[in-house]
Amino acid sequence: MHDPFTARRQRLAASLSLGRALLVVGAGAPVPLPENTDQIYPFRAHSDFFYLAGLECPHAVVAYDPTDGAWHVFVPEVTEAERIWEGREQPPGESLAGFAPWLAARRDRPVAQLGAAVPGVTPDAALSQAIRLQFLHARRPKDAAEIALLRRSAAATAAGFAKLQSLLRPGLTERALQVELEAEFFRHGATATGYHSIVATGANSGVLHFPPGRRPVAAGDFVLVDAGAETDRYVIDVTRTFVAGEPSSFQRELYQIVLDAQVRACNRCRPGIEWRDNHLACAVDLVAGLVDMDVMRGDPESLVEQEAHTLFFPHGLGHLVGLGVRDASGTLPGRTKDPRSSLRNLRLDLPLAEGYVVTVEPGLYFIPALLNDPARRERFHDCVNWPLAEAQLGLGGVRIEDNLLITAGEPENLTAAIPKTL
Ligand SMILES: [Mn+2]
Repeated sequence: MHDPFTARRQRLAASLSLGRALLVVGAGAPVPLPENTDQIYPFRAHSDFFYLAGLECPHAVVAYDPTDGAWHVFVPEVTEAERIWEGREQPPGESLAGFAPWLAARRDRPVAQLGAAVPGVTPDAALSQAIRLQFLHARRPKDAAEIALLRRSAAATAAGFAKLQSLLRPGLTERALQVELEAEFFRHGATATGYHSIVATGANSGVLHFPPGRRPVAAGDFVLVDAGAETDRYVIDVTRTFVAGEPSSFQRELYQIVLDAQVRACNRCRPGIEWRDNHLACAVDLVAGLVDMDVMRGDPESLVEQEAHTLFFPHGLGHLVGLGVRDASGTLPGRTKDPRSSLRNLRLDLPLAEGYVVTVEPGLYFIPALLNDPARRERFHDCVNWPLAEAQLGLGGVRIEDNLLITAGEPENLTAAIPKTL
């Protein structure tokens, strides 16, 4: 069997400037519930560890010494209690008892530590931070095994959205929709949901991370669904917005603006494009649409320069996705976060490259906490048709999100099978 982890470790070793330093990567420990019962939060090995070892194994450690070029995966001996209560088998790897002697034989060497803290290890903090940024950057391009898992998650996600859309009608609750969506993910091979599913109806669709509740869908509601399946830790992150029943012309126009802006932003996803440029260009498209609808007033580029778009598009264009829903997002090594407040919520600040998988998820919302804020109303007094915007405060919003694999040519939309119809 071809082992993707060996190739991955070799690639990593070549891209980290460890010098003589050791690399130690901890899986982490289970976290008990606060009541001190025998219950724990679901255990997930730290993604740094999982990327290198592919094991959900508490207390395990990956260790690497660049001077001998050998990688080790140290795992604890499975206990009798774990065999009886959890049915756990001994995971592959060397005994964890071998880790302390390995480290002791190299006691004069600095240690770069990734993942979770490892007992007995005193890492060099500055070195660890530098290596962490190199590590995140090196694992941004997805290898074939990772892309295969993402395709499986995408297929399960598509099945879930198809099921939800076939059932959607006034009277069903957000919870009922969530249950059908997630059950269909699992029926189609998902091993988990990628994150807490968002199913938001009516005004709730204007809450960016809304947890589904008992509210029934009403005719004419926006229904915003942001959810994805996970397969062996690899996550897809999709948003679609529907209308239960007949959309109003205002809803149709708003939806079309977001859709057109999203398609244009997807088409710009080529190697070398700066993500923040794509974000700002998309903001101009969204604002131009709002100006056409007479919701905003002024020149779109100048409105974005003034940050007026953040009233209706208060989040970033997207983030990397894969091993976890935010995957290895962040900034290019050596780059500091852009101080502009309009870019504060941008989770990604780097040029795209082949093999990256990125979400593209513009949205437009009528959010009371933003539109009723006196400071913003004063600052953006002339930028907005306030009576029209206020009249939409119960409408919520629209977000459309796909996951794109960056290639040398056109990006591949991994979530293209999920229709983008209102
Ligand atoms: Mn997302």
